[in-house]
Amino acid sequence: MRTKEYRMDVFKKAGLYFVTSSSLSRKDSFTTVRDYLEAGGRLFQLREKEWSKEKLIEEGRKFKELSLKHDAIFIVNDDPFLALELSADGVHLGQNDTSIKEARQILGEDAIIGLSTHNVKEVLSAQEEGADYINIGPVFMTDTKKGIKNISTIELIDILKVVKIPYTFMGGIKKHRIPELLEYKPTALAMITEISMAEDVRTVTSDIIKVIGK
Ligand code: TZP
Ligand code: MG
Repeated sequence: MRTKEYRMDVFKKAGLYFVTSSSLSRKDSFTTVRDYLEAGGRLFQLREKEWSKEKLIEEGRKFKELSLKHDAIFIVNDDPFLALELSADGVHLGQNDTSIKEARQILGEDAIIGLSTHNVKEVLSAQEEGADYINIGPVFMTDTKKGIKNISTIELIDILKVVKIPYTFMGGIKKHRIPELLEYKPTALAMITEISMAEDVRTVTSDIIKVIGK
């Protein structure tokens, strides 16, 4: 069993956070995650909105094995019970999912619990409820999550004034936009399509890790 300290240490050092989405991938998500980990990725999230519970459990076990093989951090999207079933390192919740408090009761103190946030109010409440990290976004417009306006630079600066826990950015992040984001000192940068749609996942992953430079 990995301790919270160990998990958070790997999380903070990873720099890059890959989030899966089979429907937006060139290859299946298992192959993509395998290539990502082989190229040095250490942090990923299983986010498959179209999979049944059965498929999430069956496939999820394989992702868990991959994470152990590569000593990587494995986060499950939305569902703390699935995270428990898979012995994942943690869960990532949205504003309309299970609360942080409930997820903590289900998963215990050693689990990493993250929350998607979009404004100062949500960040303050995530911190109060004991989130281990927050995601802030979308930082850029993205077709991956349609119909959501990206946060402005002014909003981002206001949010960063109150953040006291590790924070990741997500939404429309492409390799060439990484340097401008690094000025805001994120714990990690989360990406779907820049990696999942890459012709060569390994090369893109190792290039991005070099740019992030952790
Ligand atoms: N939440 C905020 S933006 C986003 C999610 C799930 C999608 C990010 O995907 P991409 O392809 O990296 O823009
Ligand atoms: Mg959700």
